Amino acid sequence: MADQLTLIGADYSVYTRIARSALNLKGLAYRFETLDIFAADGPARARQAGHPFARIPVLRHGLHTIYETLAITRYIDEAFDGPPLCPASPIDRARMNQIISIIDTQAYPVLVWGLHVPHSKGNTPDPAMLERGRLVLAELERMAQKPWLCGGEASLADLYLAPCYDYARDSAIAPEIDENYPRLKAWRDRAATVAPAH
Ligand SMILES: N[C@@H](CCC(=O)N[C@@H](CS)C(=O)NCC(=O)O)C(=O)O
Repeated sequence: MADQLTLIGADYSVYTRIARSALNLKGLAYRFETLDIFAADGPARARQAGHPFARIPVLRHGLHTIYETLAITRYIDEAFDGPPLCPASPIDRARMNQIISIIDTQAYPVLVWGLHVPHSKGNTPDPAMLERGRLVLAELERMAQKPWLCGGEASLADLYLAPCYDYARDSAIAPEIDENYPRLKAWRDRAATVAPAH
């Protein structure tokens, strides 16, 4: 079909999960093409798929190719009917953008690469990284509104945080998460409806 949606990425990928959740929340049918970016041929395949910096995900819609998850998810939100993925009020939108930036610049590098990845290889955590993880989680706990991170409706902020939070729960910081960040814990249980837990 000329205007078919295809998402190219991997199940384990934080950013692919975010894009998938956006497609699902909008109720859109799409084809999923697996691309393991860490396989030997992954970077070459990603470039071939249209990502000049060899990352996933990539979205194809008809003749359009889009990369960068924020561009992908905003496109999904604006090009299709379905529940809006961005809050209506300017201040809630600002909070959403703030959370997305915190995830791109802090939560993803610290919780996923700094804590989860070493843990998955059996390595002891760097104490400085644990401290940075606590700072990130504490700030997200402070910002979290109810029932969703940015108010009354689920938004891109929820979709962005869910996969990083799941990886944090599989890291050296996991034992302290439930007790120290109770609003995030309650939010993650609720958010299973829009971003399935992995
Ligand atoms: N800024 C990019 C980040 C995408 C990204 O880093 N994806 C990871 C997988 S979750 C990746 O492709 N990593 C490959 C690598 O770092 O070489 C986005 O928002 O899409």
